[in-house]
Amino acid sequence: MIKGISFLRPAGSAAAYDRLASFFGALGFAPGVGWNEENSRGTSYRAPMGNLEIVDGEIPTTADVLIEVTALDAVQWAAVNWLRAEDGIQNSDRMSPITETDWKSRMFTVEPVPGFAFTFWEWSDPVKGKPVAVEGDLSAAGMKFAIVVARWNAVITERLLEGALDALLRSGAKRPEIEVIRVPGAWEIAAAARTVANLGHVDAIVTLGCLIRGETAHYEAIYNEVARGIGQSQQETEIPHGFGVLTCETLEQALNRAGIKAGNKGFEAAVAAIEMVSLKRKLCQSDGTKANQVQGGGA
Ligand code: DLZ
Repeated sequence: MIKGISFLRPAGSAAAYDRLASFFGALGFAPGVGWNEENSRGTSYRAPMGNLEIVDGEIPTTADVLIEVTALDAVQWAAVNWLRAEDGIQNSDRMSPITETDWKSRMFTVEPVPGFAFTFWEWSDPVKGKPVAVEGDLSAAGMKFAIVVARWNAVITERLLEGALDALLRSGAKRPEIEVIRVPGAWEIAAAARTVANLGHVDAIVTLGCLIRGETAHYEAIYNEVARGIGQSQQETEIPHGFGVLTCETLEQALNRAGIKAGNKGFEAAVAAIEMVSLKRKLCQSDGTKANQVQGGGA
């Protein structure tokens, strides 16, 4: 239920507001959504993680905002440079040296504007301080899919379809939630995928086809259009499209990539689609804008 926490700080003056914006920009904070109204303006600075800590006992710093970083020396260097450029200050009494803490980390405190002190710190053990990545999960439970598969080179594409279905079902998708759409050849995949994406009733689309250079007239032209069309459909509709269109020199190579020797690209495209649906949901949730426009339920 709880999604985030915000500390509001009146800057006190327009000059202090601008200085703080300059300081946080120099230290690499990503700006969040701010506002500019008649009575007030605000700029937010985002971090990938945050928490509110209540302390009983000694507080390790006079600053009440602690900012965890992964390269403390570089941050201090940026702060030194900022102070020097802004105020010509060399060894300012507005910045403490880096010191060890008693919780296996190092920190320093800087006061870019009088009354606004910030403590930056990092874990001494670099692995512990490693940034957490946002990644999609591989559970397809509750997701809806369409698989667009070309009939041309069916001996290959049917194997890709088997692989894609296998990946979706094994990851928790239900068969009634998977729609299989057949099109004549690779050329038609993008158009069908786009139609399905525009209908908006699936979370992801898996595209499957096979182009064999030796047997395909205008191979390059067709391939470029297919790839461009599928990519464009994905980007413009924001519905993940797994790409499982093989481009091979020979039939043997195609067979190998359709489950014989070199994995099954249909399976891989479906797994990528699942991961991207999950990632999209996480990113939308953490961003807090469009809570989740993916059809078919929340994360
Ligand atoms: C025409 C054609 C050719 C020559 N080769 C292939 C191919 O290797 N793989 C494939 O999926 N489709 C091929 N096609 C069919 C076109 O994709 C398309 O379906 C037809 O030109 C009809 O528009």
